[in-house]
Amino acid sequence: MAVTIIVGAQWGDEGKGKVIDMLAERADAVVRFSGGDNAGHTVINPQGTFKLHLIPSGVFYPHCTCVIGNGVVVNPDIFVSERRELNSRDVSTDNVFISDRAHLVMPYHIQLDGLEEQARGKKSLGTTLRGIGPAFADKVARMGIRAGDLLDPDILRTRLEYVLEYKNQILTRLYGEKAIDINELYERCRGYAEALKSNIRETSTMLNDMVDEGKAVLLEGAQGALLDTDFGTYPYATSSSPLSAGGCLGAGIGPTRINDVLGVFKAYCSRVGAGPFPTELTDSTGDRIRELAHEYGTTTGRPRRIGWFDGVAARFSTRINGMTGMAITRLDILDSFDEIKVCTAYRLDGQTINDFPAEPALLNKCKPVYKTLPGWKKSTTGLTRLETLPREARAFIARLEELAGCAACYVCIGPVREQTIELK
Ligand code: 2SA
Ligand code: MG
Repeated sequence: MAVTIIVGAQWGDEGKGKVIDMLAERADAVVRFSGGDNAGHTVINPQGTFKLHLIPSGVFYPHCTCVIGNGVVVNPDIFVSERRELNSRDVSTDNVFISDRAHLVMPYHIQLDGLEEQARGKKSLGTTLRGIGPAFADKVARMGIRAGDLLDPDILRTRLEYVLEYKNQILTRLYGEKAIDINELYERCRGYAEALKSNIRETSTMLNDMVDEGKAVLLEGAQGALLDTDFGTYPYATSSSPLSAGGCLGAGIGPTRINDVLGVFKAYCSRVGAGPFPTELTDSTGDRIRELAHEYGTTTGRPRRIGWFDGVAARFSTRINGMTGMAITRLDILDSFDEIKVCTAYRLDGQTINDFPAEPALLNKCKPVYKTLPGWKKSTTGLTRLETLPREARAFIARLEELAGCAACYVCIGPVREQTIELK
């Protein structure tokens, strides 16, 4: 396995949590590298069902070192409550580390996420309201507070004074809100320091040492390629890079040290929040998939928008991630369908196109060209080998591989670890 990056290949919620939980058994470290607690990774294992937002999905294996990398923005309150919840269910978090370079989501980031969404009115992006965008904006504007800043009271105080001078102008002048009291925030951050000090450390050296020693490291992506700030459906995107390249940057491991990039695709598509979605199903078929698969946001509970598998988007995603393999999840959700559609191209202004347009207005105009495949109309949930899958299901998988331009390594036919067929 060496160093493997696992990325969401669509708009998030592809089932990365399950795939990572499965692969973490053989990993020495699992590293979150992007996003923040906007992510919702569901892991179902013998200890129960867990919804993780910040802590890497490898936490259930005592042998696994878990790292929240420098590319993640960390809300200390969420981290503490997630750690408490895991500990109360007998899951140890002794091996969980936070990069000292990771930026913190501060209370004013959450406040600003709400105010900005409100200000956008009808054009709101449908963010998770977790303060993620404002925290990454501050990071790039060199106005962030980093986990490492918590460890030195003087540095912390100086940073907070510098940042609040500006933030308070925005809050009071632009939004007519109350100014933040520096002493109150400082005390709150001192509390964070106390709670997090044993977890915060330099992590890229630790990870590179592990790679030098030949240890297996998994980089756990959050959200999905089509939400990437550069290559996603901007501005309907998230504020960090869910791509494999984001993995190198967000963990501090160079690209020449990466051995594999596994893209996780759902057998259909889903999206939560606003933005273009060419294969969206706004009819009863979409409702049927949503209910069968319980497609509701793990973090916000919002109903997810549903659509057929989009081959144009899939090929785009495979290429920008440099995928070496794909995992196809939730095949079982399609078990009862008479017919299943896959999008093979788009029609745009009278032309057939195979490339994913950058401009959301164009993407909104794209009409999917569908190939209709026969359903298999049999339960696949108990199957363990590719050969035992119905012929139609195998043909469906082969079609997805062909469209994405990538070989399938895993097919998931249910939520638990064992419900996975390993292909190669
Ligand atoms: P944000 O909060 O600034 O990152 O929102 C910007 C866009 O990114 C989308 N986004 C997501 N899409 C799918 N799943 C995500 N995680 C949660 C989950 C979401 C939830 O696992 O279900 O609970 O609603 C996630 N996080 C961010 C978001 O919808 C915006 O379109
Ligand atoms: Mg999710």
